[in-house]
Amino acid sequence: MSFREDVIAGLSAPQKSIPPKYFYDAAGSRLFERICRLPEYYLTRAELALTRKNLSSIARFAGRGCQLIEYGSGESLKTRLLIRALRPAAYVPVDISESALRAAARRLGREFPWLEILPLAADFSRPVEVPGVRPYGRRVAYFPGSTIGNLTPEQAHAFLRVSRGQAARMLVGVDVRKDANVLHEAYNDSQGVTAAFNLNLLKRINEELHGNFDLKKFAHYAFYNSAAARIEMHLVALERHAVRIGSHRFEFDVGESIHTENSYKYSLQGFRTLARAAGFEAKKLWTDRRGLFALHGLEA
Ligand code: AVI
Repeated sequence: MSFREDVIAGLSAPQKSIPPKYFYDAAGSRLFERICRLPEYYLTRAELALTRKNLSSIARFAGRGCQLIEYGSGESLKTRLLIRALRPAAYVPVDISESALRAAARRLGREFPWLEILPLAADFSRPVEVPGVRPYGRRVAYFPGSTIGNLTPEQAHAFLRVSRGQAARMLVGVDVRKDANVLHEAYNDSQGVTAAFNLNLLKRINEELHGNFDLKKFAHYAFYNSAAARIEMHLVALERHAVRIGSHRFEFDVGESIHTENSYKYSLQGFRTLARAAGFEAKKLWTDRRGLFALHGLEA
């Protein structure tokens, strides 16, 4: 489905929603980079710290000279650390955004001239087939950043199942279940960057789909749904009004929300169980000093 189709379908349902993959236009990607540097958003720092601390053990698990498939554009410091330690025979970044892929491939190509980079534009919130590239060694899939948490457990299961057919081993970064206050702060930062990131979705609809959202009539709302073990992000209408997108008209009651993202949090055992159900054995586990974030080493 296209952006337009997803938005029209999502806003036509009783609980209005928009898939989180649409956050990442150029402005949304820049806002997300700012989120990653916020004092409250511990995820990026914790994952980087655990990667630094355990780099040689992670590299041993993946195996030097492998073919590294990364879900995400691979712009991060963690990716660079991993490439340096692993010296993969080929690197396949998979991302929905062609421009992010191209920029990442250009930069990584300059930094690692010896590395064969094979970018693949695909939406990995649905199962993706990574074409076979021979004669490289073992395929290892890297899915950092707790992006798996933005899938429902059912989607995460389907994603892992398909990945199992494509990669012998996986490295998956997962945000660990923790005190609801810590989670609340991470998604309600004091500078309002997460709010701007959330509201940017409406701006994107206005610009790309001829919408007339008035951003002042919506507020960012994020809370921890403990029964479902997930942060939910919503955009809440502050007054009763209607919005047009092209020829479509959507009514909002005061307090009515558009559900824009889930960010699931897993206990260590909970994620192992999910991986096992998808046909993986959880062989390795690396965490940061405070146990905030986990990197799971899975074997098919
Ligand atoms: C990309 N993803 C793992 C982030 C998360 O924490 O779920 C997206 C995000 N949403 C709000 N802040 C960050």
